Amino acid sequence: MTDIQTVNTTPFPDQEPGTSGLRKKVRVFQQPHYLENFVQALFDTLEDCTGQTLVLGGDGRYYNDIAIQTILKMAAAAGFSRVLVGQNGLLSTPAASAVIRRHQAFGGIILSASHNPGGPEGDFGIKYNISNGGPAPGKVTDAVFERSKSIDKYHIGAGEDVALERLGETRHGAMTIEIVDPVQDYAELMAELFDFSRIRALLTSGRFTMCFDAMHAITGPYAHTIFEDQLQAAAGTVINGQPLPDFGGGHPDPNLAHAKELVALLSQDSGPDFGAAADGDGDRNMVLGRGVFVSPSDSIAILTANAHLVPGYRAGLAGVARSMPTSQAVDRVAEQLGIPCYETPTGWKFFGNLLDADMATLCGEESFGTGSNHIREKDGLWAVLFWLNILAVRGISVAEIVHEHWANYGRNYYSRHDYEALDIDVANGIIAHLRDSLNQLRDRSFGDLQISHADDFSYTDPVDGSVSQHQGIRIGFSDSSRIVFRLSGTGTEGATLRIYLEKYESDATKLHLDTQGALADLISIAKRLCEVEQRSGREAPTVIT
Ligand code: G16
Repeated sequence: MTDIQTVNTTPFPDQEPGTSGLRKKVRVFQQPHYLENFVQALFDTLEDCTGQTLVLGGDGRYYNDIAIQTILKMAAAAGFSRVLVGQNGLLSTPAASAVIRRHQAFGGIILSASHNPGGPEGDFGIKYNISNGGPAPGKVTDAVFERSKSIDKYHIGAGEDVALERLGETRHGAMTIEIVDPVQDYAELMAELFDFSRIRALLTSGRFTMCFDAMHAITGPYAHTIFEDQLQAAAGTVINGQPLPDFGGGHPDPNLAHAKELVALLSQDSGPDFGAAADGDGDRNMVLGRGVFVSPSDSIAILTANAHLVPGYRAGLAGVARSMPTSQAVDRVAEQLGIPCYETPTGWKFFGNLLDADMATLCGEESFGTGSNHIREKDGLWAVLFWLNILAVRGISVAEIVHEHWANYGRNYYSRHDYEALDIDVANGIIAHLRDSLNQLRDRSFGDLQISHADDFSYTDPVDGSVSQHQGIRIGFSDSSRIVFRLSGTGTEGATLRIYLEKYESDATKLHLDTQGALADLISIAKRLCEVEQRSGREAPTVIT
């Protein structure tokens, strides 16, 4: 890679990063110069890359290996002096964040389309994380998009592809490439935060079984090492543990709709006591007990309420944060603990400043994301270990912990209804219609439900004062129920309308209702307000979580 070539190119108009990086169909990335343009736009946007250290890895999906080689050659041309690459090009998103922080790197490039399906017909993605280990903030991604619109050349090192199998350093011109164990730094960090000996005692006690579904995605090697080797869970605890470029044809999204094998296991009377799954790049998690699903919004609330039982958080929490559409269950816990609770727009990047400023310690999102200040990404295995630590200390079942929580704080019934792959104009029309109706909605009633506020969420970052507008239509009711509408920023086909529904219940006789039943009134109000059926012809959502 000593010779640098300069290649002429023309801009692609569609390189605008979404909620979490640039995500497109694999075939879009396979167009000549597509990846190179974006990477060059990124390098042009960053301050001088000369002499800096970059972290590089991905979730192993189709095109990961090819993209890594291209990026290594472009990193050499951009003047990076060192690139830390996960062995075989693999790094989970949380592990990449941990590696960036531990090695004080300039930043990192993570190749993933997260929970989106992979394979030649599936999705690919690229995102950039800054030196704190977290997703690049809007001002960086906006600047990359701007640069991508005028790019006319990129620079790339010539030479052979780099072997990514063997750990250790090799030199390529002025740049050193170090192939690192993708699991080691991350596993060490987990052992610092959690009581491994207590969890090991639970897992080897003979009275507790668990199943972790890696969904043929990146967490397989991490889960084998941490759960089966270090914590001595029974062999076979990790299922679908081998990362595959197409995730075995599955949809690596850990929710009730896509983690079917795990959900079926946990619904049997003879099933494991505890079940969990993670997504394509390992930052999302789903937690189940035998016969019980823990909604992500409840999960962050329960972790917050029990954090004092976990070594890494025993000293107390500075505060908590949740994305706006996430239920307000954690708000109630924060209030009792007397700590602040911040409400941010959807997107993990919005937690970064709060974590850096030590204003929040734990963060959570309804989209199966939970994490803390240990890194700057949400972290699937961390959440699973947090739960295991609590279960090991409490000695009661997941269902008992959840039910006790509802009894103490009340229950926030919660569900998200997604209408996927809508025509983009139809979806934009729905949001525009809601925005136009906001004024008439305030003070309107539907039976017993009276609207108390209606707005288009705007967030002012309390640390840097930056303002993010149009982050979702919020409709709040006087009993603290809520309906939120927004369009997904991570899809790659048409547009996805997300409708988030939440109803608070403190009556002890009504804490164990069916979720969709408990939310039935709100569901019909939401459909009526947004006119989804008339405008899209869809009678029902594609996915309900
Ligand atoms: C990303 C973001 C999350 C966000 C989720 C869903 O997760 O990091 O903060 O909640 O997308 O976003 P949207 O509703 O816009 O599709 P991931 O796991 O896909 O990187």
